[in-house]
Amino acid sequence: MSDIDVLLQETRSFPPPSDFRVTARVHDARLQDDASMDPVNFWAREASELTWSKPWDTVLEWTPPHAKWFQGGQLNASVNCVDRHIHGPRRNKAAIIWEGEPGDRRTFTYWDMYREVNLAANMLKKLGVVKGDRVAIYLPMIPEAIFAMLACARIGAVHTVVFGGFSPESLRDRINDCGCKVLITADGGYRRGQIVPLKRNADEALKDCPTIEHVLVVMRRRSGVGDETFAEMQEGRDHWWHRLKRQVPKHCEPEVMDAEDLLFILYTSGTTGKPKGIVHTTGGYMTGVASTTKYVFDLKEEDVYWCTADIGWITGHSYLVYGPLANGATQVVYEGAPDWPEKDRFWQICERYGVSIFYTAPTAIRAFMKWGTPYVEKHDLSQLRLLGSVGEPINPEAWMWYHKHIGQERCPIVDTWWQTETGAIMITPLPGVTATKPGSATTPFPGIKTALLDTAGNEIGVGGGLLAITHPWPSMLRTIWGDDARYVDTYFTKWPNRLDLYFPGDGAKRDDDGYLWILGRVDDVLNVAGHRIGTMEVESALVDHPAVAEAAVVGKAHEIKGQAIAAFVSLRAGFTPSGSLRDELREHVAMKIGALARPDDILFSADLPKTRSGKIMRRLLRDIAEGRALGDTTTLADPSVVAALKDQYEAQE
Ligand code: 6R9
Repeated sequence: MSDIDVLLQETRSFPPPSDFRVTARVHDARLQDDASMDPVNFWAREASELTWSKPWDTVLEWTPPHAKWFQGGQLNASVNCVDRHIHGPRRNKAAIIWEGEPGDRRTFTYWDMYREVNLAANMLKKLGVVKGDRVAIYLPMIPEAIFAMLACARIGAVHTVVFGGFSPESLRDRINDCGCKVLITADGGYRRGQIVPLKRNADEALKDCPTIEHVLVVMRRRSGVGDETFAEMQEGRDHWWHRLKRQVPKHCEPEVMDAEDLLFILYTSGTTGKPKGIVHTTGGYMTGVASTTKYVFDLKEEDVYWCTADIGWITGHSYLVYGPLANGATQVVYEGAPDWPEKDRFWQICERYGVSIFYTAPTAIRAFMKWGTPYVEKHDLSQLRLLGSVGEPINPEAWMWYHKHIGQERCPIVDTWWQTETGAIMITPLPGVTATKPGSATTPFPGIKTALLDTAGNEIGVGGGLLAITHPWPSMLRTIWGDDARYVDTYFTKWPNRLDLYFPGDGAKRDDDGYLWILGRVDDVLNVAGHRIGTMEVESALVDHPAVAEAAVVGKAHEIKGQAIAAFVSLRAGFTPSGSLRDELREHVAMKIGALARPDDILFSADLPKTRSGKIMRRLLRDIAEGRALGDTTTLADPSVVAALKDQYEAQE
């Protein structure tokens, strides 16, 4: 059997349930068909749903590889997320239902949001921030994080959110790369019952950040004694959020922003070297996220929406802040870990607030699988009607588990492929229209044009190839901050003389029905004895075995075959590592895919090394498998996992 066809063996298909389809915002295929004929018209129609203070003159100006959308138009993102909801029936609607990890709760209506964002905007102004200045945000998942982002947008400052799990050095590098004037942080945040000392980290970072003039500090730790000891305030530089708030006017006129004015910079890892500051602008980004939130999640007025991402990642920006709020949604925001104090925390939250739309990552789903269904079954999840997945390929087994145990075979699943760079969802089912297949992100969103190409740029009909986006889209990155040459080079030089083709770095394949199956980053695709095998395919096969909770597969240099497969496997509760289980797993993979995919090495591990955003660090596993010294482990959630793995691996060899 051809290796590339393995995922094509997945023949299960789930049409939208008929009761879902009849009430869905999009329930016939026309939107997709009409729109795919003319992206410019589609996006102009979507943009017109936003509130503009001045309409645009031209929809698109495309000088490959640079696009400008809605030129001449003016709008403010905070007005679109807040002000436009306070004059009608949404005025008193809950915008944010927040729960802290220790169990504290706060709810903000759209009117409350309006007040908070205005005050926060005036605080920034008081600290000297003006349009175009950069502001770093290093906060836990608390309501003030959202107020801070929208406050920047209100006064035209460019926010750059740094995930609270990043180290002082990472924070410093990001602040310095874009020259931030102000940093917004908190005394601490809660994670698995521990306090993340954000202010202390920030102080460490700020020893070497010459552009920072002021620090605004949210007091998160309201209860208990000695709160302020987590934050030593530097006279003149540091200001408590709650104190400054009492000193500023209550109303802040929103800055008039051109469509192409910067909204934010978000740093993301490249293949090598320093993180790239991905630049997003106002009109196009807002159009992309507002439209996709509405259609992909079939968002209705009465929904309770929950995206579990942190605002430190693009998913938090697009589908926790700008997309849902632009649509006037009610959403849950949770501060902490899914397994604190117990492994049923997420399901407890879903039950308590009647969550109807739930959007999370495959890595979380696989953790839930590993923890077992009793944690799920304790809770009433009957309000759920739609599930989403994002961040990495979802293996069919995890998809089926999600479908059965969380969606109770009732909820469509939207597997959404996109990136920090794309700003908004690109490839996804439309839940009232698309029949889903476990493991496939299905087809492009309306207005998005993709192609599968070989390295020479030839179109591939059915089979595997490199994913390309062939027409500009409103929420695309505009450049890399301070390095436009790197922008051109990273994304638009994959195919010679084709500056119009965006290369996302992912491989994919298309089946006979035209469905796309994302194989992951092309650097994760293995070539074993001349056969192309997605690491994802082998992982899927491993996870299909009842003993396996999670698996990560890497290529290991091999004298004869070019690459051999090394698999790192964590077992489900009730299974223990053994030589016979190792053999059984190797045979299981050979049986599922073919002998060519039989892993040479299988290493059992209680945990797999992951980045703080939950992606398995295959690069590190490759280093271990190939016996190299370990590279940079600073972005790992838990560096000790790698050290333990390396020791084990060497002992085994
Ligand atoms: C949104 C986000 C982007 C990379 C992307 C791809 C992988 C994301 C996926 C997916 C398969 C999906 N990815 N969603 N792969 N199916 N539904 O995650 O952005 O952090 O920039 O990562 O994640 O490899 O290229 P980002």
